[in-house]
Amino acid sequence: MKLYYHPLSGHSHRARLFISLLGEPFELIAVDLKSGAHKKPEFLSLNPFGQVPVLDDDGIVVSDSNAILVYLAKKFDRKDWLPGDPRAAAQIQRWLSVAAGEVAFGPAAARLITVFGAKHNPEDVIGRAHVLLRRLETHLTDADWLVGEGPTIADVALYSYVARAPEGNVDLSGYARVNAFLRRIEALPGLSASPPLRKDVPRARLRRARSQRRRNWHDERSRVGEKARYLASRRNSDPGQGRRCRPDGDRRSARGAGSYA
Ligand SMILES: N[C@@H](CCC(=O)N[C@@H](CS)C(=O)NCC(=O)O)C(=O)O
Repeated sequence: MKLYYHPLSGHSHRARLFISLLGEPFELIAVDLKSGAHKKPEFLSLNPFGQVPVLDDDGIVVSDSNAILVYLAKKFDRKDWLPGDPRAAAQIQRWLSVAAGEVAFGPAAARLITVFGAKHNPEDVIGRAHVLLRRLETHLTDADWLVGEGPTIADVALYSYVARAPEGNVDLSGYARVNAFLRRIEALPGLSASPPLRKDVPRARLRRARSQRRRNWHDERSRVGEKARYLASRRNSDPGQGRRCRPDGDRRSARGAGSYA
């Protein structure tokens, strides 16, 4: 089996992680995204979407990280990772959709800013990441795994971008259950074969993204401060008006800005 990948790609990591958990041998073929190798005819014949990862299993070509998870679980008949009963299969599919939706537009997009220099709005994508993390934290209240009593491809699909969320300035420290979930996956036999991605992230880019975020935070603070000063001056001249102008909305926006810091 050959896996076309990029070392910084979380989607590629998702596929690599699962192959290594299965303990199957595979060959890694790096695709040079920087030089545009993924948009050249040779690669487009494997994946017309021009994206990594792509799996080539002796001529059976599978692109899309989640499709690769399904293919591998079926090929090696690993019902522990992808159970056949309709209810569990549907629950797993639901999380694969979350991986392709909320994860891609939240923590993955936040990381794209710092790692690949993408032009997303940091507040938007970091905010979306926290919405997802809060849902995960709630889901894990009475569960060790996303579906059922043991690890499945749903857990694998969520792992890479959630574990690497701090690279996109998404703070994981407030999510005890999510952290415990990540440690459970990391304790699975086979995982050590997938090296962490963090060491590959250029430090200068991380620093630049962090100071941009700090600037955004200070801008927001001074906007909130100006509004407070304005409201205070209105209160001094007209106390009744001032009370009406101290709505919950103001407190919410101040808290919102703080929660991204
Ligand atoms: N839905 C795809 C998304 C894959 C994806 O976005 N890959 C990125 C690297 S993480 C890529 O190849 N980007 C290049 C591009 O879209 O031009 C999957 O799950 O594999």
